[in-house]
Amino acid sequence: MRNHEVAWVFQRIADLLEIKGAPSYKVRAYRRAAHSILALPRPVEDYHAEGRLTEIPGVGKALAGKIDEILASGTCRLLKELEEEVPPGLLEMLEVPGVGAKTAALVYRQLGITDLDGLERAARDHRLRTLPGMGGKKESNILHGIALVRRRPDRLPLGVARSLAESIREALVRSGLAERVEIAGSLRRWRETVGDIDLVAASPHPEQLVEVFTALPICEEVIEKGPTRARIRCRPVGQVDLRVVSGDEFPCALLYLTGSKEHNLRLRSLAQRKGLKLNEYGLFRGGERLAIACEADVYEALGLQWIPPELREDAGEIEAALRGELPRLIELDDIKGDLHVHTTWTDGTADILEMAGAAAELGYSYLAICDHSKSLTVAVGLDEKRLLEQKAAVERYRKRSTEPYLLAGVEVDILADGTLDLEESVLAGLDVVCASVHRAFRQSREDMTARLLRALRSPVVRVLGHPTGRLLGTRESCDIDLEAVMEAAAAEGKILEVNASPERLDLNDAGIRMAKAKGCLLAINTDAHGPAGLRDMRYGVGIARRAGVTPDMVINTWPLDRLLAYLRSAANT
Ligand code: DGT
Ligand code: CA
Ligand code: CA
Ligand code: ZN
Repeated sequence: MRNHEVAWVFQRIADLLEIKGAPSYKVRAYRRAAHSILALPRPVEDYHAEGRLTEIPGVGKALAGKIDEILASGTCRLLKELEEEVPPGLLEMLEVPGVGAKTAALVYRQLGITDLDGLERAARDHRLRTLPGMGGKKESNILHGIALVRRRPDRLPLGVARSLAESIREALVRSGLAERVEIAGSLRRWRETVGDIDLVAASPHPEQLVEVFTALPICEEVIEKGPTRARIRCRPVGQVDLRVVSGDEFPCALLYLTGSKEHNLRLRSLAQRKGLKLNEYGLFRGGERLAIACEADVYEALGLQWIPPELREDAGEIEAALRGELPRLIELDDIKGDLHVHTTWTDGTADILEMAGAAAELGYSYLAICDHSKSLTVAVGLDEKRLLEQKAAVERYRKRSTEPYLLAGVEVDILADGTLDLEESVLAGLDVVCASVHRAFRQSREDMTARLLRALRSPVVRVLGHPTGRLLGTRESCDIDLEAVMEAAAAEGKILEVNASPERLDLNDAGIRMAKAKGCLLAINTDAHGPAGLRDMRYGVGIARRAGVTPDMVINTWPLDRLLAYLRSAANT
């Protein structure tokens, strides 16, 4: 799947065109195309091969030609030209939350600023606030954003790393040179960010496989290359390590390269105590290699249950596995539905019918339509009247089709004082009400905590959406007394969301562990704004597995009857 690569090039062209002051219809055309390519259900290469690129919404002849170029070379001529015209520091500025291409163009043209340092100086000297459309508040937001970018560790977000790793893995498998190729490292452990991507392959032709790897179109630079390993830098981001071993060595190499380092060290010392030697090549007694067919054989030889990669952090999993007490972690297959998705009624890209169809394809037995509420004007949120109309539309659908069962819901804004954005009498008639904070994020800890507690006390609220408000790498969590919020949620039977969207992952693994200790129920939701977004469920499940979550704690693993009974009974108390 090279969809994200093509979308990235279009996005970048749009940014550069906007900075240059190109007509806005041109900028919009590239953004729209980027958007629809990201939402495609299949690899863009397929559309290319079938000569159907122009059937992608927003892609005409000209853009189809560009996609052709990008698939062949990883970039396109227009992008290269634009990159030569626009100072590279301006693109760096776009990384700052709150600075878009318009702002970058403005400070470039009016103040001659070409990089992040210049932007920071101008903000400190209060020169930004003199520009049209700026002000003291925007200026201090920009300073805050610059600090965030500077502190941001150079790690890839899980979602980006996964799709990149999978596209490289597929290319290596397609070469026919490898018996097996697997993702290892922190990515196999589903950490929310990864330093680099690690791949392990079993192959009788290591040198040829390394050749294929270093010749991938996505490879920008070969950092290291040997007969059985290589390390590359990809465009636009990401470094990837490949290690090639023999079929015999594969299980122990995969185990070693999955880590964590701390987990590996514990395994090695357990082996030593049994008179064995464990390393990345195999498990040995004296000079003799023991027959190992899979990772589980190694764990068994050490007297342990097989430990799922997500738990391998030396955080108590070894002790639990020694006692045979590892939990049965939740799996993607346990998920029976999604309880937070958006549609074209607000800022989604697909209507109710299309979202229901996509959920049916995933085998879901239910789906909750939870669009935004009125105060979120950027998303054309629903007022009471439109919400009731939408509820009627959901109920009409329900009469026509049985699977998935559609729940009528809403994602209602929690206003700054903790009241809800819509009349409780209207909310009370819905199947599920998810309440979320979308504005006024910078309240004091005391105010924010009181705000969430007040929202949770509302009898109509069932789910607290993306509880901390963080955006991975761009916005920190709100300042909240999470313990107090979780205790209230547990006491009142309210559900905490694990928002699986890769930009959020909120709650994250630490938050989920706390929720678990407090006895809270969870819902793992994608917050999908289109059919492709429904597939983000795996990120939420991965993060939940890291926290040791079992299926029963997650209400969207429950059968429909049990789910509805719970939502109804709780709503009546
Ligand atoms: P990252 O990339 O920083 O997100 O984290 P990892 O865990 O993917 O770390 P990475 O890429 O440096 O190495 C991959 C795995 O290789 C790591 O999880 C465990 C193993 N490993 C690397 N260095 C050592 C080491 O010095 N000792 C041991 N026992 N294992 C190591
Ligand atoms: Ca790694
Ligand atoms: Ca590595
Ligand atoms: Zn939301």
